Formats: sequence, structure tokens, C-alpha cells
Amino acid sequence: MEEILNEISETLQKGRAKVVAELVQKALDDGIPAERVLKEGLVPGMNVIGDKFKNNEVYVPEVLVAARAMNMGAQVLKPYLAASGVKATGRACIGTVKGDLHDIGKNLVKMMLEGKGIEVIDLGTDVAPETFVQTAIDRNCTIICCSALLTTTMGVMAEVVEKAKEAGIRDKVKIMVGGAPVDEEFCKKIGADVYTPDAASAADAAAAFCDA
Ligand code: B1M
Repeated sequence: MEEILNEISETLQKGRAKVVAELVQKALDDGIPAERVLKEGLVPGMNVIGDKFKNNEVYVPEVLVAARAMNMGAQVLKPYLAASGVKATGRACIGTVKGDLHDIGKNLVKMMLEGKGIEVIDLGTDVAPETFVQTAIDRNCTIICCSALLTTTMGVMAEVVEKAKEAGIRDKVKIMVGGAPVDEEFCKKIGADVYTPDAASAADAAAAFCDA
């Protein structure tokens, strides 16, 4: 079992997207749960690339092809991750905050929320605080989901909270935050409602808000 998970990680690091997708399918066919394929295959591969990127051992083009391989693998996982029992009802808007172009984690969160039956409006990347809030108003969202991967952009989440207050919707919408540099303490400090460390726990928290 571990062999194929390592192979997924290594193939992802080489950016061989098609082979990653095939290996992910094979792992699923072999009975490995989708969450393990994600946590022990795809994500560790991306983390190795991240460390190499930090140490200037690989550069943006290599990171981009690895990211494409990650996305293709995640697409294969989608129907398996999405399978869940009781369905929640509700609507969320999601985006990566202004100045930030990382979208792999955000896409995973979207996928898992949809798996819970929540309708998700994907605002993409580089999303201004006003856009999160205006979308929540226009589309009557129960939840605003903000993702950030950069220490230089996580502060935008505080602006989302402030804009929601200014627009008078703070008591009507839950604000969820996440992404590698974000933690519980930061969430409390900016007055957001919940921080979750990964996509699966984000989906659980979102479903709980929708059912409340
Ligand atoms: Co960027 N990058 N990058 N990058 N990149 C990081 C984040 C970095 C840690 C790399 C490093 O130095 N080791 C570093 C940030 C340092 C910091 O701020 N502390 C960094 C940097 C510096 C940069 C640039 C500034 C580099 C440059 O140009 N000099 C630049 C910035 C561009 C910009 O955004 N304006 C940049 C660019 C890029 C690429 C475009 C090349 C590419 C992004 C491609 C894409 O997303 N389509 C990229 C990538 C791929 C990475 C790494 C390697 C991988 C990120 C990733 O996708 N991880 C990353 C290093 C790393 O993280 N190890 C790095 C896999 C993904 C599944 O995890 O997104 O954390 P993650 O999501 C997780 C959780 O965080 C959580 O759930 C997911 C899993 O379940 N989660 C949430 C995420 N959002 C959530 C929301 C929630 C709840 C949970 O609720 C709403």
C-alpha cells in the first residue's frame, strides 16, 4: 500500500500529471481510501516540492507542473472524497484572498464542501474583501470561506471580517479561514468564526453551520 502512495508522491514531484491520475485511480481500485491517497500520496509530494522551492532547488515552472499533477490527481479523487452520508443544505462562497494565487487547497476545500451537499460559489484567486462580502449579500450565502497561503496575504482575511461588519451582515454569515500560515490564534485575533487545518475538517465545520 505504501509503495503506491510513495510512487504517487514521486511522480507528482516530476510533474507527470497523466501518470499521477492513473496511479491515483489504481490506488483507489486497490481499495486505498481517498483520504489516504490525498494525505499520504498527493500532499506529501507537493510538500517536497515546496521545500525544494524554498531552498532554490526547483523553480516556478517545476512547481507549476507539480501543481497541475496535483490538480489532476485531485480530480480523480473528487467523486470518492465527495461521497458522504447525510447531506447539508446551504450556500458558501470561497476564494483565495487578494494578492494570493495559490488555489490547490482552496479547490480541495470546495470539493469537500460540495461533497456535503453545500452549494459553493467559487470566486477563484486574488479575491478582494469587498467581493467576498458582496457575493455573500447578493447570493445569500451562509458561509464565506477564505484561503491564504502567504504570510503577506493572510491579513486580507481581517479585512473580510471588517467589510462584513460594515455591510451589516456579520451576524448573518459565518466566516471560515484556512491555509498553511493560518492558525486558531489568528482566526480568533481577526474575529473570524472558525479555523480548520484541512479540507475535510473545513467541510465538517461548514456542514455544522448549515445544519445549525
Ligand atoms: Co507558492 N509559496 N509562491 N506557489 N507555493 C508557498 C505557499 C511557500 C510556502 C513555498 C516555500 O517557500 N516553501 C511560500 C510562502 C512563504 C510564506 O508566505 N510564508 C510560497 C511563495 C513565497 C510563493 C511566491 C511568492 C514565489 C515567488 O514568486 N517568489 C509566489 C506567490 C504568487 C502569489 O500567490 N501572488 C508563489 C507562486 C506559486 C505557484 C504559482 C508557482 C504555485 C501555485 C499554483 C497553484 O496553486 N495553482 C505555488 C505552489 C504550488 C506552492 C507550494 C509548493 C504548494 C502549495 C500547495 O498547493 N500545497 C507551497 C509550499 C507548501 O505549501 N508546501 C508554496 C498543497 C495544498 C493541498 O495545501 O494549499 O496548504 P494547502 O491547503 C491545505 C490546507 O492549508 C487547508 O486545506 C488544504 C488541504 O486539505 N486549506 C484550508 C487551504 N485553504 C483552506 C481554507 C479553509 C480551510 C482549510 O477554510 C476556508
